[in-house]
Amino acid sequence: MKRRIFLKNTTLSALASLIGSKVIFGAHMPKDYIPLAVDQSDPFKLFNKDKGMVILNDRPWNIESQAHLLDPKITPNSAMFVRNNGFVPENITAHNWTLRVDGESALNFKKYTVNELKSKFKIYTYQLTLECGGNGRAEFDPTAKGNQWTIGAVHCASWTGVRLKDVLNDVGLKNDAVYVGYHGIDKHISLDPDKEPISRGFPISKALQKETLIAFNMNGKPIPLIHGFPLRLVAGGWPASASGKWINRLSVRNKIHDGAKMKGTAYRVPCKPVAPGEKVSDEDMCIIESMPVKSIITYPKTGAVIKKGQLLNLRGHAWAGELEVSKVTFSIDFGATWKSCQLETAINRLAWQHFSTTIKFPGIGYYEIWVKAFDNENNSQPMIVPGWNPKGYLNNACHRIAVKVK
Ligand SMILES: Nc1nc2c(c(=O)[nH]1)N[C@H]1C(S)=C(S)[C@@H](COP(=O)(O)O)O[C@H]1N2
Ligand SMILES: [Mo]
Repeated sequence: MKRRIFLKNTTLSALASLIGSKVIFGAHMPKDYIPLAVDQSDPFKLFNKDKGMVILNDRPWNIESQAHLLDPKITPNSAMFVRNNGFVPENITAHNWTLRVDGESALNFKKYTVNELKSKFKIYTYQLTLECGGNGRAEFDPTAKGNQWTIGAVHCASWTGVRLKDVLNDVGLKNDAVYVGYHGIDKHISLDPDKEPISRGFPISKALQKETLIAFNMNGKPIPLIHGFPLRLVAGGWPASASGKWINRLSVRNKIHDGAKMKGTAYRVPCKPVAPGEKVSDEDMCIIESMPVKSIITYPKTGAVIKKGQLLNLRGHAWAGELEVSKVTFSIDFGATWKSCQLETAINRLAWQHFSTTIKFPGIGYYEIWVKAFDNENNSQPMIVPGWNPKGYLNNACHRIAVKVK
């Protein structure tokens, strides 16, 4: 909303209903003044984000979270990173929204309103970890182009919706169905109406997992606009780019979906390791599927100062794509020795797991705490940035924090 348009069309009573309370001294407001409560030029207010989040780009909006903001077990909206490839849609209403399911491998083409989805299919709630494939990109050398995510492009919210598999079952699948592709209504940054900013998806096997949702609620409320209102896919454990926002169409494909950002270097990595900076030909690139094991220390914040003799309670989360986290270890001596943290089981498959431990430091001085997670196939996080790739995906290097004992 532009400032002037806002003022021209807004009376004091309309303003009161917007703010949710009367503006007592409204008559004294200077001409052209925008009350702070409705100032949409402030992205933190606009999207209800914590002031500590970091804006990486505003055209389109890309906003990163911070390790300490991700401390709650279920990520609140205020701490959820935002990733957009195009422009966030405006003026959406849920009541006239439809989701069309089609494609050469769908037995029938069907269209559902949001209410039809809610009444026709059983509703499920899962906590699901979504991590941007480019989380950690900032650390690659040579530099990988794109948003320079550090550690905060991950969240685990509680999502409510219907199972994609139930909807696919209602539509019917032909025997040759291999992939589901999504389409959302966000606009390409060129504003060319024939271009989609992103149109990805996943194989039928992922679509048929019971946790793969067409979601309408997040943390018990309608999904916030920036996170995909009124309908989004949630495919936990996979790069979050598979979880289409603002979806109005799903296509059941007889081949790997060929939508925008399915080819070239987009969300693909060399099938076999390459030297940093090396050119990789198209046919040697593979689509990212399950994300690798990773963890984040959410308490304390790096730079914490601890009193001599005081015990430190450390905590955070670990996740492993489609796998389970089997162990989380920590080191305070730069990796010379490692000890196990306590590790909780996941509340449901594809939700992150919480770890904690109590640390006793041997004396005054500077320490680093390193945390390393293992998955149930015994893969663990590397200490240094793993396999360079052209777009800087899949950096699951160990998170570390600095602390001082004084
Ligand atoms: N329609 C649409 N869906 C999308 C995107 C997008 O730009 N448009 N970005 C994808 C990417 S790359 C990521 S990481 C996640 C981010 O979800 P979030 O903004 O809710 O955190 O949404 C995915 N779904
Ligand atoms: Mo992403």
